[in-house]
Amino acid sequence: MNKIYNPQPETWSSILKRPTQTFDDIETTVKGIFKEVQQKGDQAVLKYTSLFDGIVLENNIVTNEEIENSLNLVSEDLKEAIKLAKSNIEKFHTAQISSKIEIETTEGVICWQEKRPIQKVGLYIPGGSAPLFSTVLMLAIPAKIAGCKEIILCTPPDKQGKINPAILFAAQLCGVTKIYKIGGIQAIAAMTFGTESVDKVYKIFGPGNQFVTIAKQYATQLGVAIDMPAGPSELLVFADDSAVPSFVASDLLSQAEHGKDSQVILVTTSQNILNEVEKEIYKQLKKLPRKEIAEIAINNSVLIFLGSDKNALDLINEYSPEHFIICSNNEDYFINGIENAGSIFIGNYTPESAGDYASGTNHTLPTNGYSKSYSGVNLDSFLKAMTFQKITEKGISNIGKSIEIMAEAEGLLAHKMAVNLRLNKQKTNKYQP
Ligand code: HSO
Ligand code: ZN
Repeated sequence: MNKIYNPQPETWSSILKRPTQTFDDIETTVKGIFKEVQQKGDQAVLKYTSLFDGIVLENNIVTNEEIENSLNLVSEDLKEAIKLAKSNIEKFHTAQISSKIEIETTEGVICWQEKRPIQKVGLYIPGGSAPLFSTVLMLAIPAKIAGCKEIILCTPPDKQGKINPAILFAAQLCGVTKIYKIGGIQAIAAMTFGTESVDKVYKIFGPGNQFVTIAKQYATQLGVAIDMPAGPSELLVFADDSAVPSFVASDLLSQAEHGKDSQVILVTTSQNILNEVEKEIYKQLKKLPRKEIAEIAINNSVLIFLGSDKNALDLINEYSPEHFIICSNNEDYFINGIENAGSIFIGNYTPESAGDYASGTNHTLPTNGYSKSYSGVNLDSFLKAMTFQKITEKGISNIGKSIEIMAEAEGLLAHKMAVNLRLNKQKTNKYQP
C-alpha cells in the first residue's frame, strides 16, 4: 500500500487521481449495437445475448413460472434479511415524500409545485461474479414509492439462461413490473428504443461495467435520462485514535472486494492508526474468498497521514468520495464541514456495509468526484417537479407592467402583447403599446 506522510496541498490532486479510462473504442461498439437494436429489435438483442453471455435464448422475458420456481431456491434466512432491508429502505425513502408547495407570490398570483412520477423507468442490474440483488431493492423500492407505473428490470442471464434467484425474489417483492434476461449494451439500447418485447423507458438507473456506463451516457444523447455517471466504487475513511484498526481495515476491504479498480483511501491524523490499519488489512485480506480482487484494489490504494483535522477535511472535500466514514473524537467537525461526499457513515459502529444493504439509505451513489455536483439516488430521482400557476385579473394587473417592460427590453413584443391584451381587456381589448 502507498503510505504518504503530510503531503502538501499542491500534490493532493495527483495523489488522489482516479485511474483514467479511455473510451474511444467502446463508444464505437456502443453506437453499433444501439443502431442494430433500433433497427432489428429483439432479434439483435438475442444475437448479442448469445455473443456476450454465451446463451441462445428464444425470448428475453422472465416468465411468472420462472419467478415462482426461483423463489424456492432462496433460503428463508435470506428472504427474511431482504425483507428487513426492504422495510428500512422503504421507511427512509417514504420519509422523503415532500408535500405540495404553494405560495401567493404577489396578490392574485398563485404558484405551486407538485411532484409526479416518471411513468416508465428501467433498472439495470449487473450479473457477473457478485450479482447484486441489493441494488434491486435500492432502485425498485423508491421507484414504487414514487408511483412509477412501469418499472422494468434488465439483468444478464448466466450460461444456462438463468437469473440469480435472489434478484428475482427481490424484484417481485419490490413490485418490478417486468424482468428481462438482457445485459450490457444491448439492455441499455433495448430500454432506450424499445423492442417488440421491451418497453421504451424515460429514465435508466443502475450500475454497470464500462460498456454499460458508456451505453447509458449515449442513451442521454437520444433523449433518455440516467441516474448519474458511474465509475468504480470508492471509500474514504477518516480515522483518528478513537478508531478501531480492525474495523477500519474491514471497511476498506469491503469496498476493495467490489472490483480491482475500487478505490479505498485512509486519511488519518494518527501514526499508530496508520500502522495498525495496514497490518490488519493484510491479516484480514488472507481470509477473503475474493482476495485476488481485493488485493489489487488494496495495492492501488493510499494511506495518508496528515497533521491536522483541518488539512484532512480539506483533502477529503477535494477528493469528494462516494462513501465517507468518520471515526473521530472530533466527529461534529467532519459532519459539519463535509461538503462533497455521496453518503456519510459516522462512528465505530457504522460500517459502510450497513448502507450497502439494510440501514435504509441508498447505495446508488456518485463516484469519480461527481459527489461535488450530483446526489445519490433518492426518491426525487424517480419524480419530476412540475410547477403550476393561476393568476387572477387582479394578479395580472399587479405584475403585468413589469412583464411588459421586461419583454420590450428583450425585444419580444408578442410576449408583451400577451400581457397587454389582458391588461386592457376591460377597456378596448386591443393591443395598446
Ligand atoms: N458498495 C456498493 C453497493 C453494494 N455493496 C452492493 C454490496 N452490495 C456501492 O458502491
Ligand atoms: Zn459495497
